[in-house]
Amino acid sequence: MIHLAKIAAQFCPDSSLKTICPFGAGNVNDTYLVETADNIRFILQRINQQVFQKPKRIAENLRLFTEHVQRKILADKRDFSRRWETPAIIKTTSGEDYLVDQSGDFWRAISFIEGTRTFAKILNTKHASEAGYALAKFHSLTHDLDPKTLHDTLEGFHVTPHYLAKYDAVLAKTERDLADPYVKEGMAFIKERRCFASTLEDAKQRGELALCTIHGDPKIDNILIDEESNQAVGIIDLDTVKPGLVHYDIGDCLRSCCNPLGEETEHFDAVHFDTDLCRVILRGYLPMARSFFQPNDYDYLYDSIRLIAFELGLRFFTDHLAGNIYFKANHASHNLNRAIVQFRLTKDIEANESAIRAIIAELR
Ligand code: GN1
Ligand code: MG
Repeated sequence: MIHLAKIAAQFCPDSSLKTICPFGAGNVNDTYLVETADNIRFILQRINQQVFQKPKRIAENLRLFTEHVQRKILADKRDFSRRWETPAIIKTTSGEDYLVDQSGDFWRAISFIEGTRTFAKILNTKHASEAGYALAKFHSLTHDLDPKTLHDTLEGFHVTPHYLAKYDAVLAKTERDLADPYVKEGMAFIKERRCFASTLEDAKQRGELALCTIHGDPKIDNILIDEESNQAVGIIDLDTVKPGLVHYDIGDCLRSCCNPLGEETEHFDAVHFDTDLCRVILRGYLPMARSFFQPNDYDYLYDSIRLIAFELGLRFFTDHLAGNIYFKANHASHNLNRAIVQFRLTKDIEANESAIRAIIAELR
């Protein structure tokens, strides 16, 4: 705690610290909410360098992204009708965007956006519509941020064939729980879908889908909701803002928002994909996306929903077999449970393929 206070103090020189508390439920980085004696609150984060091996890249992307987006928000001040904010970077006392401490830990601070909340599940259709709007707003702010100017903060992120190769490599070396019925279920599930794993990457290679600037992790937990208006006012967790396909984002947002039981449920048999929420979210997303969407983009929407749910299951499953080295886990089967949830969700997405395709056709 003393150590944390020392780190936090380097981001708020003139005020004394009141509290530092763990914040949020991130699976990778360590996040704290800091409050100063002047009642200023900010977010302090230690970047997990097992995952993000070049954390300086995150800081550099964040600077570029923030300046681009803030410039656009200011230029758009004619649009007073809605609040939209992006966290500001808080510099260290020596004017840097980040701090590397004596043990080599990488820290950065950003402003806390007051009067907002986040949720782990969709509350109602208004919330779903706001999630769709938020993702479209984010993409409309970033579609003219040239992805070539950004670093790749996490190589292979959302490149499903890469996760498949990693799974194969881990499986070849492990004997962990191979007789467990859920492990057997997971292995059979992956086996049946191997060919599907390269769908988005193949489309990218063929030039059917274009690289752009994406969020990378627009799950429901990262969408900020204004406490008074209940409108979405931002998307946080910007470490994976980097070049990618908007489909990774759309798939991730939908696999997260349309899973009413959430990622952490253990009621595997009840996991399902809510197509009504899917319609509401896409209705919130697509009108604004029309300005930057190409015809091919619509054609891969269904695949992206199915693929990102499958991919996350594959990632959790591989991490379980590897001994929980990537995602934080509270107990030995935590990542296995999370994997089964995503696989059951994928299965329900597949069962609802015609309904989902009909929604996309109706809205395009
Ligand atoms: C991780 O750390 P967190 O919770 O923001 C992961 C995402 C997953 C998500 C699932 C860098 O995000 O890709 O979708 O868990 N982030 C990284 O909850 O791997
Ligand atoms: Mg994240």
